[in-house]
Amino acid sequence: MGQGRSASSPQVILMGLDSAGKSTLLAHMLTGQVMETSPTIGFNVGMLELDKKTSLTVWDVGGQKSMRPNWKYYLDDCKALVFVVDSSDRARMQEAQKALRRVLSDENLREVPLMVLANKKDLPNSMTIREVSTQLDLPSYSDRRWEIQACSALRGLGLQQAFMSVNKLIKKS
Ligand code: G3D
Repeated sequence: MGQGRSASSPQVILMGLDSAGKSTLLAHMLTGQVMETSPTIGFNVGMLELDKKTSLTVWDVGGQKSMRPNWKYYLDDCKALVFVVDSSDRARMQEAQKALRRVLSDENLREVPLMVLANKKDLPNSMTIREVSTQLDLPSYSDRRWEIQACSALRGLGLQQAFMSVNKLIKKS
């Protein structure tokens, strides 16, 4: 991770319930660059190069309650929030909706654009982005810039496009 580059690389935070697919996604995107941070921090962080001139620093801050107090340290500098949801898991949509609402209520994230990744689109029972959007109550976030895209972290489908869109959202805000 080059120092000069990381300084100018916008910070993106990856969140979502456990099993949503965050580590799979990071492993796909950040080939060979995922670093385990110290156990006290417990986050994975990596650099994502979109093209020669554009990179994003992506933090997987997990979803565990025990980690929440630590989010504060990273949210300060966060330019976009990427919320990963398992679109095949109807039973946990409500829980995901609550988790998203809670994190967006953080003062540090007030102006931050949101990208929802409806992951696991490769599974036959996965919900459409329209359904996921309704389940997560996204239309209620009318004063926030948000987008939703489907992807498969496992197959590597839709990831590049999604993060290009994240970069555009950051530029617009
Ligand atoms: P997390 O980091 O958000 O907790 P993981 O989630 O990345 O550990 O993924 C949880 C499980 O979902 C893993 O399966 C992983 O392989 C699977 N998974 C992640 N993304 C996809 C996807 O796009 N499609 C499908 N079909 N599965 C996915 P295991 O079996 O290892 O628990």
